[in-house]
Amino acid sequence: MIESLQALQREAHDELSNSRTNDELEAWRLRFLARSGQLTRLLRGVGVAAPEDRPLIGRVANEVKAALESAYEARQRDFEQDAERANGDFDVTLPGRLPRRGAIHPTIRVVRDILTVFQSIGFRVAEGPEVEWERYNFELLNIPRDHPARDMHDTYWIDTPTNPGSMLLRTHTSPNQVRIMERTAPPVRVVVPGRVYRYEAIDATHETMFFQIEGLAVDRGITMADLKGTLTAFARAMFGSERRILFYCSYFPFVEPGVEVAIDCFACGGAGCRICKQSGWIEIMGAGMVHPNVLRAVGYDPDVVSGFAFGMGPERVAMLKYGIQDIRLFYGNDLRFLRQFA
Ligand code: FA5
Repeated sequence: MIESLQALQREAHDELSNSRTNDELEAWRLRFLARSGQLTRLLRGVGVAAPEDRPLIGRVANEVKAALESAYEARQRDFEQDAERANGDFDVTLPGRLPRRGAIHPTIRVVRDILTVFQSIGFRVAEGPEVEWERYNFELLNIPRDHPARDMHDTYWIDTPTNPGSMLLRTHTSPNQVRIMERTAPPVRVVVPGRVYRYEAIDATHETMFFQIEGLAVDRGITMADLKGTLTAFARAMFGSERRILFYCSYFPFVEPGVEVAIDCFACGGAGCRICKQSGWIEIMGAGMVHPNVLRAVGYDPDVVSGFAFGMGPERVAMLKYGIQDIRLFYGNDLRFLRQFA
């Protein structure tokens, strides 16, 4: 039965492409698709097939019918267009259809804006790998294997045949601090954008794939005042001087002391709402003074040089800048959202 249906489909397609006139097309329709046509006649045989075969035969029959109907409609459209052309109805002066222009993704737009601010104050831009060694993502950042801080980074591990469990999708851009210091003598002033991955629950402000921009400045005599001054200047350039900025103590194993930086919530202006979880503030980055252990691990002398580092989430910055209420919109591929940034 299935073979007969497939043979009928082949025959019908061949005949359809041979039809040259409207009469031939109509004859084809009567022969294959009409109620008294061959397909209907063949389907009457389904009743005598074994009951267990009937669902499959029914599915194939429906597929054949749908394929023949759409082939018929396409052929009909061809004929109509040919007729229009022959009648001179075809207006060659009509403008063509313009291809739709793409737009820069809001994350990339904000990443570029952020990099521009830091470039204007002397930072250069570098990049690093998204598939990273455990050593760079954790160990050289003062997070050994049994350190509880690893729980804060729910990790996508990558098993390789020779190194099971020692590669991962980087959970932050901080491994680039080490990579850059390893190959550069101080002074260093660099910003590193890129994607990072975390196996965590998604909500209005958390994604599993998002961007970070890492910043690092190391030189003789760098202090916490340089960190605060630089990040305040950045926040003012990005959000305007009326925005309030909050620095509060936090902990990251690779800095000491560590802080988090938040900006007053774009949605409620600081009063407290769903987006800022009633706190009035939206955290946009972690920062701190580079830990002496990290400096030592790359061969710098912490008695001679010091530095600050920060890591921020550009999606969160974009949410603040454009009033976007849900981070899931960024990578949901809904064109109605993305076109607003054209
Ligand atoms: C870090 O990832 C540290 N590496 C940052 C750092 C760098 C601290 C240098 C000190 C020195 P944290 O997990 O807090 O820290 O993430 C940093 C920023 O990334 C957050 O402030 C937030 O803006 C963004 N972020 C974190 N998790 C998510 C997520 N799931 N979705 C979207 N953005 C996120």
